[in-house]
Amino acid sequence: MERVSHRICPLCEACCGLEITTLGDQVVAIRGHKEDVLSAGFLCPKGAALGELHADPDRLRRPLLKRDGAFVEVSWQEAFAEIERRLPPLLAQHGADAVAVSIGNPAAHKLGLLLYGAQLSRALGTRNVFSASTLDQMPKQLSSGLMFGHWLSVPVPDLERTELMLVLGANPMVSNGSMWTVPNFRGKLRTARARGARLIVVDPRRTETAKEADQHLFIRPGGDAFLLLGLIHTLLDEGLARLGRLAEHTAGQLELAAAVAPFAAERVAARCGIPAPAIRALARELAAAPRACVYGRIGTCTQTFGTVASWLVDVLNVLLGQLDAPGGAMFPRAAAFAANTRGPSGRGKGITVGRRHSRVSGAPEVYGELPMTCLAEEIETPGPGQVRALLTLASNPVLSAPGGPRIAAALDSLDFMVSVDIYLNETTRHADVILPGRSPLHDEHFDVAFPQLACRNTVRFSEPVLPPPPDHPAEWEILLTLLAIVRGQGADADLRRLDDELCAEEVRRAAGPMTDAVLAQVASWRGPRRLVALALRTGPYGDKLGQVPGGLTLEQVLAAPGGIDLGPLAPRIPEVLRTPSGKIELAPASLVAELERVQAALDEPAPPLVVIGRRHLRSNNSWLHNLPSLAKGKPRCTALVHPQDAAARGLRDGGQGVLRRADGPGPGPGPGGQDARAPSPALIVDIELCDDVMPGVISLPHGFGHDLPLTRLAIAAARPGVNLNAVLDDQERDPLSGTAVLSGVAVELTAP
Ligand SMILES: Nc1nc2c(c(=O)[nH]1)N[C@H]1C(S)=C(S)[C@@H](COP(=O)(O)OP(=O)(O)OC[C@H]3O[C@@H](n4cnc5c(=O)[nH]c(N)nc54)[C@H](O)[C@@H]3O)O[C@H]1N2
Ligand SMILES: Nc1nc2c(c(=O)[nH]1)N[C@H]1C(S)=C(S)[C@@H](COP(=O)(O)OP(=O)(O)OC[C@H]3O[C@@H](n4cnc5c(=O)[nH]c(N)nc54)[C@H](O)[C@@H]3O)O[C@H]1N2
Ligand code: SF4
Ligand SMILES: [Mo]
Repeated sequence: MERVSHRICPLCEACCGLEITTLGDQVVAIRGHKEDVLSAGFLCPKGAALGELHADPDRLRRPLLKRDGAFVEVSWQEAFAEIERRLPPLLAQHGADAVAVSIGNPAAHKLGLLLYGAQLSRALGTRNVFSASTLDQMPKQLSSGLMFGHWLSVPVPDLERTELMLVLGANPMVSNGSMWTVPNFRGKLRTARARGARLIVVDPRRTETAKEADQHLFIRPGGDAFLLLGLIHTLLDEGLARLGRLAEHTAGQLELAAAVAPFAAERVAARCGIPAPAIRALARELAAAPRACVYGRIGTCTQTFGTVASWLVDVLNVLLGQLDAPGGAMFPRAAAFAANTRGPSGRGKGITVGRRHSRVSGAPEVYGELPMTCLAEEIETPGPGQVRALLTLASNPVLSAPGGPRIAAALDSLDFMVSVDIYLNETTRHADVILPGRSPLHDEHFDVAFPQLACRNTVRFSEPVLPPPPDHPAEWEILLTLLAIVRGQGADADLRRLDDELCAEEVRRAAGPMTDAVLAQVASWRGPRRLVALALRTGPYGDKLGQVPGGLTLEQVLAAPGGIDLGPLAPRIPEVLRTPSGKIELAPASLVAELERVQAALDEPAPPLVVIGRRHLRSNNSWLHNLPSLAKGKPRCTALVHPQDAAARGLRDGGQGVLRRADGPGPGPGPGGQDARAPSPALIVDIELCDDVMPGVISLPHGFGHDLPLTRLAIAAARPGVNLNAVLDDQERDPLSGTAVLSGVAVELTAP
């Protein structure tokens, strides 16, 4: 008998509701769920391929143990026994910092990994926590923390009501939105444009989104901070700023005005590659629009001025009077885990970063993490605190972080490595033990992260689509077992009791003497579901554990398979603010100070050729390349080269080229006395001529390079592509957020 179930798609931030038809353990069809309150029937080819992920013969079902250099399948007991044999002695001998944790993007999409990964990191007590955040959005979370007082308070565009949207460094037509959960961006954009809204895109490539726009401006990669400063300068210079109701909630206007004084449009034009009259015209157009929003995404983050650019995007929103206004950039209000709704509203502790620094490079900790680009050196460099063991949670740094081959070599030198991952891939092949998570169709799901960033306030819970295989633990149980091992309770600790204890600890922090009474109210649940139940009831829409009759509970959400709509985004200032001043901080000192470095870079000439990244609708970072319907078609891992640049180098369409990083003077010798950077290999890349990229810019996707021995990815390996991150510089990062520079890196491309 066919069954129809509903599940939130775990593959990207759009979080679409899927309607999944199954027959036995087989997926028969996947469609968009029309009654889903957030996505209303939308899905993309990746969501439709979830059945292929479920059926993929290469997806791991049993733990793997490395014996004499080869992987063998073992029982869960054997796998955990090996970890118990090897991990605790390392911790005992070398201390907590000897074990590093690397957390990848899918962890944000898996309930168990997100909620229990945090518990496990805490139990380990290591300062060596690395994640994809420092290859991605950390600059935005840092600037938001500094301006609004909380790392989760990131404003998102209110596309449904805006009249003008300025997009920098994002391609939502392909990515389906990021730090902005907006399923069916294309449909929403077309609806908006049909009612007269305009879209302007700033990108070094004429992207799929730029092609939908009313205007596209090429920008020199890494030039966003300069453009944004020019826009802000123009607003102030021409008297166009109007804070409106935000004025009384904003601090630092004078400091800001002084700080941006050196950055007139005429002064920044050459550095960002956009003529001054166009910058001034854009500022005037933004100021004239009754409802406008500015949105910057990964292209504005993964550059040396990533935090500055992220900050300036919201400065612009504030000066335009569009922050927190319908049609502007607004703060979602999530139903659960919305830490920015907790505590007294309107004022708070703000954020503190740099409470400690990385051992080798001295990079500051941000929100408890160190830069991913510090992982290799922390493993390589001897001395107290050296990383000797690694735990990866859905993380593939060999392909996703700059200096991939160097990371691979470092992983080989570890004493012990455990990966919680569903594939034997470029990173997990270095592990001693691989513990596979289950198919997403076997797991229940609740979005912890993305409702904090969604275009509309909704709440949904997905039951497992299929009954899980009886002997395959859920990811939260895997992590709980690891936690028991780390705590010295052993691999056969009573997980139920341990989970009860951890939950009670969590509740005690908030509820104190009421803990037992609170726990009694959710006594029928356990695991992540209990944490969700608690978070919903104590959240901003919740029944406050009975104190607000009719308030939200998990039971209500479970009874609504398409989810519950909690309404459009609504203004939240001043309530959302958690800065010590209780104001929006327009000019945080650390960001203003950083403008000195921006000023010093004003006259930096453009290198002859730089590389930027690219995403494709049928790809997802370094994975999903093993699913037939996503892997087929034209090869994706091609270098887009402007015909002018190709001609100058004797390159032809369909031919190949040799790509290397063009090393300028290095950051100085590393601890070993040599250049601290990972050396750049020469990559043979396939050339595609294309005048959608700016002259002087080539575009190559990341996440490829599936030709390494010992991996088990048959389809991906058939068309491996090359690893862009092998040539990127692993010492280049935004010094404030620790985020890697992935865009605008100088390269050489020559004929083979
Ligand atoms: N040059 C360049 N580099 C980039 C980027 C770029 O634009 N340019 N983008 C960066 C960005 S934004 C990101 S987010 C990172 C991503 O970097 P990573 O998070 O390191 O990479 P992913 O490709 O998302 O890798 C996901 C890993 O999770 C595993 N996995 C998938 N599903 C599951 C699951 O359900 N459970 C478990 N346990 N494991 C699972 C996969 O097998 C894979 O090993 O890459 C970054 N790297
Ligand atoms: N299909 C698909 N969807 C995805 C992913 C995927 O791999 N495939 N990955 C997911 C993840 S982890 C993330 S983080 C999001 C990312 O979501 P987006 O930020 O929308 O992702 P990109 O498509 O990489 O868009 C970045 C854009 O920045 C441009 N750019 C590069 N350098 C600069 C610069 O210096 N300045 C400016 N202004 N622009 C620049 C690039 O040309 C590119 O068009 O996508 C998510 N969704
Ligand atoms: S856009 Fe595609 S991959 Fe992203 S959540 Fe929706 S169906 Fe899944
Ligand atoms: Mo990402």
